Amino acid sequence: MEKTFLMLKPDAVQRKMIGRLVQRFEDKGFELLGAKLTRMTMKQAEIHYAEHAGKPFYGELIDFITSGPVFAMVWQGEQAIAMSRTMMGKTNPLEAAPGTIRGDYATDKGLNVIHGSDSPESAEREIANMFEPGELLPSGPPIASRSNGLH
Ligand code: IDP
Repeated sequence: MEKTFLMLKPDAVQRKMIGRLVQRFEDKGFELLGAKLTRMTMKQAEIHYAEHAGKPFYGELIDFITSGPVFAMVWQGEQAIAMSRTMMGKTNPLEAAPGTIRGDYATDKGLNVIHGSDSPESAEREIANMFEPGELLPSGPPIASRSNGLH
């Protein structure tokens, strides 16, 4: 069972896409461990995108991701990292296959709707950057099969 950090970017929130995007991951069979609508601080944005510091698009990226609320989520599931990236499609929406989120809903490389962790290490770092431990359900066996419900 793997955990991943998914984040609907300000374009997705502004376009009122939260419901239909969350639906895709629920339909796939992943389980939501926590979620919140929040605005990334400059510091959180810099930590989140540290690997891109110095690249030509970095300033634009930080400006965009802090420009409005994001919907931050933690999901668990079998191969949740790779599967969610497949569901998201390629970074450049013009290259993303139809049926993927970016393929279906975006055309601009910057305004590409969603972020998803690319490794377990990134997921841990990105989750810790945006959530307090107490805001998340514990990961583990499928929540529906736990004897005492959600906890
Ligand atoms: P990913 O989001 O698919 O993992 P990354 O290469 O990690 O892609 O890039 C992070 C984000 O930076 C992308 O989602 C995209 O919004 C933005 N980005 C990447 N390359 C460019 C670019 O060439 N121009 C503008 N924005 C870019």
